[in-house]
Amino acid sequence: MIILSGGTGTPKLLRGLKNVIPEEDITVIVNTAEDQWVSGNLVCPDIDVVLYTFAGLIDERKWWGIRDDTFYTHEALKKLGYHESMKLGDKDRATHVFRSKLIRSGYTLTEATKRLRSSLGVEAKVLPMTNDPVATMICTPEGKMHFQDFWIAHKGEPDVLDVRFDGLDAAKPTPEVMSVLSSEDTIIIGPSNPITSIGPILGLKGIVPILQKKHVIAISPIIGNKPVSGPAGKLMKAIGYEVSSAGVAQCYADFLDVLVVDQRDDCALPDARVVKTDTIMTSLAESKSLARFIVELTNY
Ligand code: GDP
Ligand code: FO1
Repeated sequence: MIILSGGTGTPKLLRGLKNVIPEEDITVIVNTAEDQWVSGNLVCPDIDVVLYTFAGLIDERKWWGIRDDTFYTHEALKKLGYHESMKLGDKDRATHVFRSKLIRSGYTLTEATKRLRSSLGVEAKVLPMTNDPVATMICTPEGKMHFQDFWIAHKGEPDVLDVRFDGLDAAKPTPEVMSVLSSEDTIIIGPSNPITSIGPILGLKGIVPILQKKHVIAISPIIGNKPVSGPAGKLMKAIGYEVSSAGVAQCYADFLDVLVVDQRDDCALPDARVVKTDTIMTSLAESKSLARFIVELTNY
């Protein structure tokens, strides 16, 4: 089963899915446009949440970082007068150090991720969308800033005028991504931010034409007129989409076949089939139940 993912909503579904089908049957294509070099190391928030979720390490209170991690290095740096833009846990930092060492010695991000998978005992295939650098930039009245600076330092508060993906036009999807996408008839788009998590994957050359030939099932991250969490609503509005499941369907209009919408949501869509179920995953049981529903839809 192939799933496109960001770093919060879809990993909650993956937490359930790995209990419903064999983990080695799962392939996740992950957004890399929120990656950032911090203190000399490459942090890949979405890849790491996916890896930590499969490895059973994810901090499920925040949906980033490792459970029970410590922050001694981050705090020591602060005492020295250096304020890191992302609060990196000590164990989490080890992931970034290892990944960056591999990348500096010539590994691609795909190869480095494969090494991390194997070190963490992750059996699912975790594929970065590209090996090329792409950066989500948020245009605000205070200037253009990296997504992480908008979200962490500015707490997601500035008005959003536009969203840009620096490097996306020149970036190529990896051969692994292209090959895996060609190998299956059904593709799942998890309940992720359609603008900043799925948008960059769709923006890579060649991805949309492949999806147009597939049966695409997406799960809406919006219930009523609000996202379950995060800045998806603000970003959708800024780009001109309605903040609703209908707006999500519009983001995917070029290829969407089925939209899975929460049962509390009364949306109806003219151009895609809507199926309803409970999509809120606050517990493992809810993640498993939504995963079972998706597996049945795909005739896995
Ligand atoms: P990001 O990389 O952290 O932005 O993570 P994602 O893009 O993967 O996930 C963010 C989106 O997940 C937000 O738009 C949320 O509304 C959505 N989300 C989070 N938890 C849930 C949930 O339990 N159910 C649904 N349907 N959506 C969720
Ligand atoms: N989010 C925060 O709100 N504050 C942080 O200090 C922070 C640090 C951080 C470190 C590693 C990592 O992988 C993710 C981290 N996040 C942090 C989450 C991240 O900013 C975003 O939630 C994702 O990029 C959105 O997917």
